[in-house]
Amino acid sequence: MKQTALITGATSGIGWAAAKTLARHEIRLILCGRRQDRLDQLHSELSAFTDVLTLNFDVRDRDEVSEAISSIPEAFKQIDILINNAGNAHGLDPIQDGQLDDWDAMIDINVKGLLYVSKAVIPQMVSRGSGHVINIGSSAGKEVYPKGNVYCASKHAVLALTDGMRIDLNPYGIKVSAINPGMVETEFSEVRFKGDPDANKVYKGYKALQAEDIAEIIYFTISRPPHVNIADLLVFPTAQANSVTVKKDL
Ligand code: NDP
Ligand code: 8X3
Repeated sequence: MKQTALITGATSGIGWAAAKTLARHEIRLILCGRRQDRLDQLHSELSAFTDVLTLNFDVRDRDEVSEAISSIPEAFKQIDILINNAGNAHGLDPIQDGQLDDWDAMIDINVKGLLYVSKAVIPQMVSRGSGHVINIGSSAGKEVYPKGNVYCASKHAVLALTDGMRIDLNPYGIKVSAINPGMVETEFSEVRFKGDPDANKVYKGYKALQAEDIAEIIYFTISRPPHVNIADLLVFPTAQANSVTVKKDL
């Protein structure tokens, strides 16, 4: 039977690439984000491959999240795979100079948003006794780098929540996975540096991971046999050894 996946943050980067990859494998898709023009574009591009439903909501708003998930029509209602991907870094400042709005954004989106969406989706997996939750963490969830403070804390929280979910959902046969990338060339830096024209310099001088690389890993993770769960996966570009060690040919 055709599976259904819900992807948050499908309007850009890793989420967009994952939507394309899963569509090619004919997985039914519920694609989420806030930018309606991009949701419309995804709907028209991917409907040729699979059934697509788009949902426009802000993961920070718990009412919007629960209303959006409740509005899902019958044909899409059984969510087999939840990909908690929406998230960003906001700012890169030493802790003493950090902006409160940036801190709120990272905790509200990366941590509380992930929880709100999970709360709206996981109970149906529990009742069925099946499902797969994939949380997109980060190498920043495994180490802390200078000025990364709150973003790293938010991604450490994602890893702790992933482990907690795996334990609590174990009796129900639900798989829970964390996929933790290093540097991926997406709109991530434009968001972190608030549209600074130099934002994408972080991807210059070496070959960063591409969103499609992570999309393939997501598909690999969801396509393992029932007895195999990729619990926690860390992936770097070859040029990157850890958050601060990157071999650049400049
Ligand atoms: P992008 O900026 O390209 O994509 C971020 C996505 O998150 C967008 O689709 C955006 O959609 C969505 N999003 C952001 N805020 C909200 C919100 N409040 N409500 C709903 N959706 C929201 O970045 P990436 O694709 O790189 O990031 C995806 C995930 O991967 C994030 O969790 C990030 O932390 C993680 N990651 C990224 C790495 C990188 O180097 N790029 C490395 C490791 C992890 P919209 O604006 O339309 O709402
Ligand atoms: C994104 C990767 O190194 O900017 O999670 O934190 S990094």
